[in-house]
Amino acid sequence: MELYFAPYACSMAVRIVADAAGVELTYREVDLYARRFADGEGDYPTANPRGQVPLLLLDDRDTLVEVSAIVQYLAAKKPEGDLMGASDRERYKVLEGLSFAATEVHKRLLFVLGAQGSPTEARTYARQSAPAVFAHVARAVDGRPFYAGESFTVADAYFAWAFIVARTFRLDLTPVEPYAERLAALPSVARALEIETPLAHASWRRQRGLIGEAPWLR
Ligand SMILES: N[C@@H](CCC(=O)N[C@@H](CS)C(=O)NCC(=O)O)C(=O)O
Repeated sequence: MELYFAPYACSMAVRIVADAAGVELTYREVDLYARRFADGEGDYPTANPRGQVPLLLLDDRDTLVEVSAIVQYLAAKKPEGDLMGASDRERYKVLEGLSFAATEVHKRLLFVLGAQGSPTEARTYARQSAPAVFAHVARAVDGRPFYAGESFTVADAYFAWAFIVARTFRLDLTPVEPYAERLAALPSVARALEIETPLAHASWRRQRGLIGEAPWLR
């Protein structure tokens, strides 16, 4: 299976889950701003008309998109593990976490702050909303080690990525410490950062003319 990804994009959550599940993927990088594969071999919207990452190309050439669906697909490859939670109740907590991460944290905050051309008013509103959104996450975690319970799940992978990007936008993560620190210390998260940080710098240099002001300064 091959993952179409961009460094520091939400596809990082998929990388973290693949690592935690022990699923081997090959990775193909996308230049999201240039809308082409980073290897220069093709126009990205031809591969994914949504123009977004992640996209998982399955071995039979079928495709799967949406972080929440892809991480659950990969978690199912490790049925003896508990990446979807250790009980029925936890599984629903995991779904709750994925949904909150995808909508309230990713789209309401991070996407607005990172999107090229998002209006200043929208960014201001996202920044103002951030403390309350992170306080909701903290309340949901409720002092447990991970979002759904005692063990790491796919919901934690989505939050791990979200907190990494939130820090690049200098959002205040106080309400979710020490959850964010616990996630950052996981080997699967540390490995994802180690791989993607140099790729992000190279990607930025390649697309600089298209990006304009760095997203993390907006
Ligand atoms: N609903 C999608 C959102 C994916 C998404 O927003 N990806 C961003 C990177 S984090 C992207 O590809 N942005 C480029 C664009 O929207 O054109 C999912 O959950 O996978």
